[in-house]
Amino acid sequence: MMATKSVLLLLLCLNVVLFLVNAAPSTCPADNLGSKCDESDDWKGEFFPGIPKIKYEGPTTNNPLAFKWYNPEEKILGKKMKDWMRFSVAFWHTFRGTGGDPFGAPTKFWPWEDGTNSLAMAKRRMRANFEFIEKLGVDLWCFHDRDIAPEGKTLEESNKNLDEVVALAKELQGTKIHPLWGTAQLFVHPRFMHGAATSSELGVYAYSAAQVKKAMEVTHYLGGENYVFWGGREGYQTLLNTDMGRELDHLARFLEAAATYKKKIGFNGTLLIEPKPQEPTKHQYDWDAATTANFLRKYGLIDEFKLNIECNHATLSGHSCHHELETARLNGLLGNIDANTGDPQVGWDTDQFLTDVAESTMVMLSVIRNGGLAPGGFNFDAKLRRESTDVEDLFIAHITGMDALARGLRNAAKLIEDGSLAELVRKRYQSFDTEVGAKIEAGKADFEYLEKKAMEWGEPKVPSAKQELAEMIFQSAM
Ligand code: XLS
Ligand code: NI
Ligand code: NI
Repeated sequence: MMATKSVLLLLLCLNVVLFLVNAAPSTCPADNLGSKCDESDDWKGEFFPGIPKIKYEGPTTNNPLAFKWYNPEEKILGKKMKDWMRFSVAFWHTFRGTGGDPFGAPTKFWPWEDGTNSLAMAKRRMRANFEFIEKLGVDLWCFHDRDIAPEGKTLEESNKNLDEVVALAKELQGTKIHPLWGTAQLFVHPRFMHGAATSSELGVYAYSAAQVKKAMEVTHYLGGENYVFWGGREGYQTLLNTDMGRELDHLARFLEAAATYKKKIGFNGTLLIEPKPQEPTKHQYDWDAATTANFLRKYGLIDEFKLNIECNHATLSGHSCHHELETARLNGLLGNIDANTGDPQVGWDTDQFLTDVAESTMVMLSVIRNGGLAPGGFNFDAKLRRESTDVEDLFIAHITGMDALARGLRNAAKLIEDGSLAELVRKRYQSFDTEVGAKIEAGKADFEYLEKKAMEWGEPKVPSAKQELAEMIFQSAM
């Protein structure tokens, strides 16, 4: 039961349909649209008829298919909103999400789906992806290799399938669109039951290397700006039957080889690791930003990798998203954000669109302090809830997510321009803006010197930290 539940949880969290897809009833063709859907990928007409190109209409509009806060060309703190945000659509949630959960069957049967995992279906879905991206007005997308193309009987066949779909994607991308990042899906297939680079099986390690090699090649070919590694099954169930030290060594060698291969093929993208504490196994090396940074430092990989911080993963590790972003930023490792949020009452990676404006303001304060995210951006690693089943819900979800972050950017800029929060923080530490403080910060104050000062000053006076005032200032910027 537990095992079944965790597998279902994994499928739920990633919305991976590869092995479930046959259960879905065929809903094609949606003939009332005059569209054609058969064995070929030939889909005539629009995938999203009736959905216009989404435009900015401002906060007073009632139109759910318009932006209220995201105005791509508008400058905030000297930079265009679209350059601060760099929004990206996640193929797996948007085009492979089924709405299934641990207790319920899939709920979403998009009109273009024919219930198969065929190559023709993969191509048709890719066409839908680009119509979606264009109508939403973004120019970045993210993918796993196995989401966009079906796994074949052999690695060669899988690579061939991938090449075919990638060739079509390249054509559909045109000159404006490209991947924010690509990655390899090394967790659904049973071969990964002990992990990928951390598997106890040499054959799986080699297979994973071959799959990552290919995924890096296609990401590079499509003009991708980053490449992501996510723990997935790279973890251990218990330490009774596991050699943790050996697994971590293997993983480090694997990542080293990836960094070498990246240079070999002339891929200038950033390599990112996405910390996550749970699901489907326990993987301590990437529990959170600090743990991952320590892993990278210990193995001499700190200069080759950055972090992709996902807000829902932050929640699962017991941190706020802002804490994870600040930890990454202070270590010089903030590379990308998987923009989503968790449900406070549900204990797994629900991957919801982030709609809490206070949270998005905190997120944007970090992004501004980081000077933006480029070549990273905001990937909507987020999905519709089970009960949202209309095609237009896909648009509404993304629009709300984009508006929430745009609003966060506007609020953060207001706070920075107003300056009173920064002033409050400055005052809080002002005792260090003195000769003695400067000595400490320069590493020139030894214990004897500090003891002399402590005796000279007597009992220190400790003023209020003005926490309530800080919250009042923050709230008034919302
Ligand atoms: C899963 C992860 C996954 C990565 C890409 O929890 O968030 O979606 O972003 O493999
Ligand atoms: Ni993610
Ligand atoms: Ni996730």
